[in-house]
Amino acid sequence: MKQKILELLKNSDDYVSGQVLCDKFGVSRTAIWKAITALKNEGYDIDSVTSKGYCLKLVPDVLTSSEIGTRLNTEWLGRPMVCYESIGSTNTEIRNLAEKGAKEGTLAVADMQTAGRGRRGRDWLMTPGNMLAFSFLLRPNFSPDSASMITILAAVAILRAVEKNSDYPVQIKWPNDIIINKKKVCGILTEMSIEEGYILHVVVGIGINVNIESFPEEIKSTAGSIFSETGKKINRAQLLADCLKEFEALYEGFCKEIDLSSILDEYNSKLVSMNNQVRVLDPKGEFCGTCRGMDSLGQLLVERDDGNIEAVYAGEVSVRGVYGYV
Ligand code: BT5
Repeated sequence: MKQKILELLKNSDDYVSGQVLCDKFGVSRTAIWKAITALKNEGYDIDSVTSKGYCLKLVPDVLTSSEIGTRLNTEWLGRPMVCYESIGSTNTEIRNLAEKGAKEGTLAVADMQTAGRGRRGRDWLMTPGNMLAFSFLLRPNFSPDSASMITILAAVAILRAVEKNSDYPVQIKWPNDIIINKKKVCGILTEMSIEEGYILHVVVGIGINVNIESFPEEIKSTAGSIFSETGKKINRAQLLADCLKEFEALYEGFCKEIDLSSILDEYNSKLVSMNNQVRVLDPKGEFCGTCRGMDSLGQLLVERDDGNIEAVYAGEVSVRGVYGYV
């Protein structure tokens, strides 16, 4: 009900009387007052005038289920959702929920993570109030070999959503970083649980540096935020809703083809290292070459000096620019 009242106030230019709200939702004035008080406590500036009713003056940048819910227009992704002020890791939370039978699309969102994870045991750093951390659950029917392509779909979804909200050009560093002005503004962590060759579930975790202004020493040279790079403050709930909407459509298309052909041109046009020299940090042996884009299976094509093209699989490999991070 809180979300419905919020939606109604958002769509009204003027005051809405308490009686109208009571009639509309079939509840008492006390119930309306309680919902309004709860919204005020979440940071909404709601003016209440005895003779006129309630008017929403300011929408705060919060990650509550009411705020996200009024913006979400997906069919199944983000339904249901759980929102946390602070949690260890949203990926771990979704994995736990998955093991208890949660349904596909279940979303966990956090304003702050105290044990955020990157790939291969690395940390993902956060501060409260200005970043976005979320994870969602997928239960795909395709083979585990294809699961790494989900990260590629997520990167394209985020790219589109960030460009829409910031009106600023965004790039991708294969496979899982979103880049603005050569700075990493987002990372994706896709984790899978397999049994006897079948996928039990996949958890897609996304961390976006939205409005944060400065970074700790250890990541200062490579990390950036949408705000630090574009000068624009972005509403986090809207950005999240847009990411989910984009991902849902991309994923539904992907499940029919199990192939990335339909997004290949878009991805490669946004690839930060396209036609640049890159260093492939392969545990089996490092090598340098020229990046020739991604193929429809999500592998990065790197041309060696002798002209041979290596298809690099995301798994254990990192790719760096020869002169720095990108
Ligand atoms: C990633 O790993 O980029 C994946 C990050 C995924 C984070 C999300 S948040 C929601 C969900 N819950 C989780 O616990 N995780 C996911 P990787 O490519 O391994 O990059 C990690 C490296 O990025 C670190 O070693 C740092 O160098 C750097 N880093 C850490 N925090 C950063 C930040 N906020 N912005 C930019 N770079 C950061």
